[in-house]
Amino acid sequence: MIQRLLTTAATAALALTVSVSTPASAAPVLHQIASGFNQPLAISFSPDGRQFVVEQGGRIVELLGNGSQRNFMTVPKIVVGGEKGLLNLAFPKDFATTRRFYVYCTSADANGRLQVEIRRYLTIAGGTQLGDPTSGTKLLAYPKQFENHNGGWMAFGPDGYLYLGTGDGGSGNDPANNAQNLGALLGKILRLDVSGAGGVPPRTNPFYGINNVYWKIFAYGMRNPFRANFDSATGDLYIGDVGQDTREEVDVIKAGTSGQNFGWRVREGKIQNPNYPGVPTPAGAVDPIYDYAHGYDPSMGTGHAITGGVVYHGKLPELQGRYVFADFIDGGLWSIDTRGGSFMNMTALLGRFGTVTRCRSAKTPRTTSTSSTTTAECSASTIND
Ligand SMILES: [Ca+2]
Repeated sequence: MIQRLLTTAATAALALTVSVSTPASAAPVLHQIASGFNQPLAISFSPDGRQFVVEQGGRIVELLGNGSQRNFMTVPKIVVGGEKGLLNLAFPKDFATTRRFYVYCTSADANGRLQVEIRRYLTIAGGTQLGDPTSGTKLLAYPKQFENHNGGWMAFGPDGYLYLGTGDGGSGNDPANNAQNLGALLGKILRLDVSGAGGVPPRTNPFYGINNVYWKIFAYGMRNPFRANFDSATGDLYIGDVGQDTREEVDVIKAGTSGQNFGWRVREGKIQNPNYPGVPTPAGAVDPIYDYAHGYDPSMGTGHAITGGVVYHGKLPELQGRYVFADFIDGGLWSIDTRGGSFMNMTALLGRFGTVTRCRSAKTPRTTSTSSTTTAECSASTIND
């Protein structure tokens, strides 16, 4: 019986989605519930519980629950490759009546320059069975100088607002210091009210009304928040922020709070970014609740790009209240007790699915294959570099 769906980018290359079930032993077990995807990056749920797989190339596939699948829509006019493509999908609570849904993608502006874009689409009139690829409306777009660090997280919060995670703009070590700049949309968590015609900042956003800053900003000092999730029990927001060269980290925004500075580019995880020695820590900078080594960590194995994860509230007692998260490049799957308790290495649970992909970068792929049942796409390893 499916208790809680997990998507792990660690298994994305396997075109695999897993669920946790309760066998007689009560130990966590992963089950494959769907396959046949090309670079699946996310699963999104509509308010009525329908399940949609997001492929980097633009295809959105609905899982119909009986093992079959249906193409919901292919998002047109996007730029795909490396860390670019269709990165996420979100449904508002009133999806059934408004027929609105939202995509997070990279695209080219009128001059052919790379941009990150948030679009609204509608389903085809008369129902919500299929998306209408001709119905796109641009809600937000911002240019990118570099190809990498496009963020990619997007979800509606418990407050009904649309939240986004944006990358710092790319290259390495945030050369323009975007993440600390409240006059830039890069390196941020944003919050928008999209209930009207466009996307506007709610008046309760932390910097609302202040001159020369983006009122859409909800929190800042992020590097590349590729995936995040709201704890369904508490409303706390758990953010996986991909590290540079030394630390991968999990940041938390407690429900009802905002305006946090998570420290990048000066802080990396719980340490000073070694690339900026002697630079003072920004006043009020918030450390992650958990970090691990970018590379080999004695407590966990290797990791090079945290994917983020979910706080579990299913029926398995062993996982209650635990934040279950993955690392894309090295195929790790772990969990931590959100109340400050124990660490659990769950990577072995992935073993039954065969291949665990290990890629330091697209240029130097190294794949550890334990099965011939899957094909690894190391080219996707830069997706959350
Ligand atoms: Ca940080």
